[in-house]
Amino acid sequence: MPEKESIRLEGILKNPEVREVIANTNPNMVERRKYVPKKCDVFLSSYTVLKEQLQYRFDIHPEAKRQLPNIIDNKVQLILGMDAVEESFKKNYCKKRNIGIVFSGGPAPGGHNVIAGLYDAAQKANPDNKLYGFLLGPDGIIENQAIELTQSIIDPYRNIGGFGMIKTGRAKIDTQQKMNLSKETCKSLRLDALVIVGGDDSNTNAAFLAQEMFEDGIQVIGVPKTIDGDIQVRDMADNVLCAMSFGFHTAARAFSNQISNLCTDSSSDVKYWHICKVMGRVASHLALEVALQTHANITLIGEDLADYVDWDRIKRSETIDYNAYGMTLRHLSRVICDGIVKRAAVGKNYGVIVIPEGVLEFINEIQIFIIKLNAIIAEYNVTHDNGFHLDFPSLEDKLEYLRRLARRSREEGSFSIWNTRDDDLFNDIPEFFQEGLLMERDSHGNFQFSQVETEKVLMGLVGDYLEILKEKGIYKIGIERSYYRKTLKDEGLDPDYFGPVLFENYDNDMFLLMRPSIISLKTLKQVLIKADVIREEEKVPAVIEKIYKKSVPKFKTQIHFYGYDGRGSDPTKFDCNYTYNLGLTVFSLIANGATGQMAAIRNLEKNFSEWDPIGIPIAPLMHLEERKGKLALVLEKSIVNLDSVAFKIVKQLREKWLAAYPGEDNYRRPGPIRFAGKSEEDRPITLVLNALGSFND
Ligand code: FBP
Repeated sequence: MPEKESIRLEGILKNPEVREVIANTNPNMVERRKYVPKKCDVFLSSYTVLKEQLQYRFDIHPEAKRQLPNIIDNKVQLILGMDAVEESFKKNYCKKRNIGIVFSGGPAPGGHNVIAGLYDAAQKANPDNKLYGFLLGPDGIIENQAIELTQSIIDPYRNIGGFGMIKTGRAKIDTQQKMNLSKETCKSLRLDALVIVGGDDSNTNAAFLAQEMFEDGIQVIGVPKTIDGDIQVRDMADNVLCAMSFGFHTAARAFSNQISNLCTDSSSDVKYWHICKVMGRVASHLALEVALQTHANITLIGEDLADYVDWDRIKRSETIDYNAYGMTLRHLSRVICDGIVKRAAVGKNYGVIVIPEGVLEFINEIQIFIIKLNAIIAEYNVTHDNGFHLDFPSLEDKLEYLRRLARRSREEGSFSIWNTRDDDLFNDIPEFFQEGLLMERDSHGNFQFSQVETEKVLMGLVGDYLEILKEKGIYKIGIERSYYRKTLKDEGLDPDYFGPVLFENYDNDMFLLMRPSIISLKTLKQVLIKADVIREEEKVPAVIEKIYKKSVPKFKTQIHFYGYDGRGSDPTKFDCNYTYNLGLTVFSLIANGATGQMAAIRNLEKNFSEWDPIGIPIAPLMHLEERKGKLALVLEKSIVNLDSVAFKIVKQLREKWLAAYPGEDNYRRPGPIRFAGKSEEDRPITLVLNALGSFND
């Protein structure tokens, strides 16, 4: 850059107004950082105590009893505020502590406030308390990478999204060697307690670490984090203890705002179907909330699809075949086409479809592939040094290995994991989808749904079937009766002369549907001749051709993925308050000697004044699940309850939101996440509705 220009630019950069507008912060961030989350009443007291809640019971798995003996008898603990306490209690509560905290798994809005809440409570109890943040997730514990978290580090992150303060990672402390290293780290930092902020797998880890470090007196507390909303805890009697993990509300609101904007755009230029895949590795909680927030035209709920039974196909099927009863991709594409065709018939060849990321998990035929391939890959990794993906780098190598397994199944009757039929069916699916299904599993052995272009597979089938329906004359755009009449009259033609010949519903409906036999200009002419409205040698009137062309649909899609963007949003006030109080809860549990507990807020679905901070025992929530081809003790994920009020309402309003009738769509505009004012719901709609009970109560 020439010197003169450079000097001028330096001057401009020093200008206070320029500095203000290009600064990293902005008024919104400043306001966020200043916000002091509301505290649950109990935290206004000088001290807190724990009261066991024996009314809550769990169905304990014998394996959990065997593997987690020191924490299996933990009870739900309610946190109570206390101002007058005995000296010995005070001494113990306020003793100097070193506490470590780690983020584990995907980021979720509000995580920084867990740290802020924990820090503030620890400082209130004893200003000498120290908080260490492990860097880059559980690897930070294994490798002893930690920083001391001080006021000046924490303050800029208050009420701010992401996990940027200490970052996160997906490592799992799943071997004795990693356990030992983690224990070494905790001992070398003289930790009194370790806090794991994570999802189902990470809270599982917390339970095992609590067991492992029990004798050493190092407490371990979990915090329910995941935008997926699949950590929901109930006791045996179905009492809700934790209605939702943190981050869910923000992510759902962020996705909903974007998707609602698409509803606005799509109903304005009326030419696209927007296909929106929304995150949620398995459960469809996020999709359900988005449906309630936006009233998009079609929302698939995985759990609902899994419930589907195709009785017709069962009757027709001669053998017992898993493909005969469950939902298949093909069938699902037909259901979507049905909605598209119905809307087109009333002139709406546009709309918005919400597809949950984990939908494949609920499609019978695909689920079977995922389970089988998970087992094959896990088995290979256990028995070979390099591992499946190193030994078979290309798709062709992987397919060849599967072919070998299929041949083996023919030769050895007892070998059944991958048979010839599996191989044939697998070879029928598109290459990019095969690649997706065979790709590397995550560190927990989970299938990585976010990496598969589910929407592309599904919409490919939808597009193909719509073409067939078009050729059959079924997929057509309805022509508004008034438009048809005016257009013909303007050209001096009698609409009633041509109408009954052209349309199958000319007598009654507001939108007119071209007869199915009219699928081209040629067939149009044939129909007009056959009905004697024109003669063979005559040309089809130009205006009739124009009307015909308007009735021919083009299926144009725009594909979107809503995941990482919403996950990185700054938290809603709900999540700010929720997570800050989770942080305060964590400290109460630690100061009162708890371990193997998960911090939670009971009555989250109610008004803030009714929120009760509690500790939930993790071990009794565990059950056996397949991980990396083996049964492992893990925290159970919660999926959408088809008897919940939230789901029943979405089901009930499905037809209304499809809006396959003349007139306006029923879109709802939730608006962006705002920190000030009362523009957003103060908690997820799903929570509000489910607080009304369930249909199986
Ligand atoms: P957590 O369960 O760890 O919170 O992560 C949830 C999630 O955001 C899912 O919705 C998504 O499938 C997955 O993480 C994406 O994983 P990655 O960040 O590794 O791509």
